[in-house]
Amino acid sequence: MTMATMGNTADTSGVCLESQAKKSDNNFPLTCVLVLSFATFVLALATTVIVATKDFSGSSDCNPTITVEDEPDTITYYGYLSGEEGGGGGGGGGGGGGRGGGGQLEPPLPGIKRGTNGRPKLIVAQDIDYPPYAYLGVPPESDYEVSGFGHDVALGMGELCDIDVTVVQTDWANCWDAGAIGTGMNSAHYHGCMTYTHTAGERNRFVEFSYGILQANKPAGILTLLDSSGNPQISGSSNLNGTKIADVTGWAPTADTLALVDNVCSNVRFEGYEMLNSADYSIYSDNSNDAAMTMMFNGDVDGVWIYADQVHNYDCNHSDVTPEWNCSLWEGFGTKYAYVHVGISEHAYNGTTLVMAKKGSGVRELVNPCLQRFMETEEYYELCKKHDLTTVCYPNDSFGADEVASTNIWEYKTSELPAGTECSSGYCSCPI
Ligand SMILES: *[C@@H]1O[C@H](CO)[C@@H](O)[C@H](O)[C@H]1NC(C)=O
Ligand SMILES: *[C@@H]1O[C@H](CO)[C@@H](O)[C@H](O)[C@H]1NC(C)=O
Ligand SMILES: *[C@@H]1O[C@H](CO)[C@@H](O)[C@H](O)[C@H]1NC(C)=O
Ligand SMILES: *[C@@H]1O[C@H](CO)[C@@H](O)[C@H](O)[C@H]1NC(C)=O
Ligand SMILES: CC(=O)N[C@H]1CO[C@H](CO)[C@@H](O)[C@@H]1O
Repeated sequence: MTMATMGNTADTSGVCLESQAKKSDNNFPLTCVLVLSFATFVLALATTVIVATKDFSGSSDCNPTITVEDEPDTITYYGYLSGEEGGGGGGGGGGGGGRGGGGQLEPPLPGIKRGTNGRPKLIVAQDIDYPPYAYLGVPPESDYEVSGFGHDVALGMGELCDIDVTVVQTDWANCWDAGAIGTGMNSAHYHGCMTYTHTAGERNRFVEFSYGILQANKPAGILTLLDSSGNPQISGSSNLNGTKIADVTGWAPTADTLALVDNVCSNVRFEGYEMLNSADYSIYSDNSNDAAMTMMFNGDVDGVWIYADQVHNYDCNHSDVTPEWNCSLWEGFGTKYAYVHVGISEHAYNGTTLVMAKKGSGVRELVNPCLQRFMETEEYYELCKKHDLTTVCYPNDSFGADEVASTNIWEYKTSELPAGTECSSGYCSCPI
C-alpha cells in the first residue's frame, strides 16, 4: 500500500491500518474487525462483531464501507439504514436490542459506542467564537456549555427523529483548515462540524454538506482601510489587480472563491491580486479573523476577504455573548475601516448548514430527511426567534409575514445598496 493510500484511510482507524500492514492474507478483514471492535467498546463486542462482519465481509480493505441505499421514499428519516434495518429502526426503536436495532445506524467513530435500538448516534463539533451560530453559553442560558443556533437545531432535530445528538467543542481548524479538510474531522473524531457555509470550490473536494438551516445568508465582502477623509484604500471599482488580500484561514468565504466573483461596480472579475493566509500571521492572533484584521491595520495587506456580516457579528457593543475575540480590533467601523464590497453570493451554494462531514460518509443522508422535517416545526421558528435569525431562516407556517421581509444591509449587492449609503456607515456604495 502506498503512503498516499494510507493517508486516505488512516482516518477510519489507525488500528486497522496496523493490522493491515502486519497481515496481508485473506483473514485480515476479520482481524481488522476484531481489533476495531476491541478498540471501541467491550460491552458491545458481541453485537459489533456480528454486525461488523456482515458489513465488512465484502470489503477488500480495512476501510469500512458503509452502504448508503437510495433514499427510501417511505422511511423519511433514516436514509442511512438499508431497507431491512430501516424497517426495524424506522418503527421508532420499538424493535429493541439485538439484531433489530444493531444495524449500521451511523458511520463508526473510533472509541465511540455505536447507536443501538434503532437510534442513530450523531456527534457534531463546533468552536465557540462565532455567535449567534456557535458560542460559549453562559448562565442562565447554559452552564458554560457549547451553545448556538447550530447546537439548538441539532438537538431539536435529534429529539424529533430519535437520533442521539451530542455536541462537542473543537477548534474550527480541526474541521476545515487552510484549503483542506481539518485533521479532527479527517481522523473521525466526530461525524461532522456545524454551521459551515456550503461554499463553492475547494470544500466540495473534501467534504459533503447537509441542507442549509439558514437561507443563503452568508454573503461575502471585502474590507479595507479608510483614509483621513473617509475614502477607501481600495476603490470599489478596482479589480484588485496588484493588491494584497488577506484570507481568513479556515473560514468562508474560502480563498479560492474570490476568483469566481464579479465586481458589481465595474462588471469585471477580481484578478491579479495576491492572497495571504491569516494562519501565517498567527503571531498576531490565534483567531483567524483577528489576525486578518491586524494584517490590514499593520499594512501587510490592502484588504480582507471576509463574511459581509462579520463586523456586525463581532461588534462587542451589541453582542451579549462572551467575546472570544479582540473587541478593540473591531472598533472604528465606518471611520477607520469599511466594507468596499458586500452582498457577494457567488462564493456559496447554500447558507449556513447544520453539518459538514467527510465526503462520502453518508452523514448527509442521515441528517437531511430529519432536518427537513424539523424545519417545518414551530420549534425551528422559536429557535430562529431566540437567536434573532427570523429574517434569514427558511420560513414555515409559524413565521409571521412581517418576520420574513427585511433585508440586512450587508446582504445587498454593493451596486444595490440603498441610495445615500456611505462609507461612514461601514458599507461603501459603488463609486459614482
Ligand atoms: C440548501 O438548503 C435548502 C434548505 O435546507 C435545501 O432545500 C437545498 O436542497 C439545499 N441545497 C443544497 C445544494 O444542498
Ligand atoms: C495588472 O497590472 C499589471 C501591471 O500594472 C498589468 O500589466 C496587467 O495588464 C494588469 N492586469 C489586469 C487583469 O488588470
Ligand atoms: C487587541 O487589539 C489591539 C489593537 O486594536 C492591540 O493593541 C491589543 O494588543 C490586542 N489585544 C490582544 C489581547 O491581542
Ligand atoms: C462601539 O462603541 C464605541 C463607542 O461608542 C465605538 O467607538 C466603536 O466604534 C463601536 N464599535 C463598533 C464595532 O462599531
Ligand atoms: C409561510 C411559509 O413559508 N410556509 C412554509 C412552511 O414550510 C412548509 C414546508 O416546507 C411550506 O410548505 C410552507 O409554504
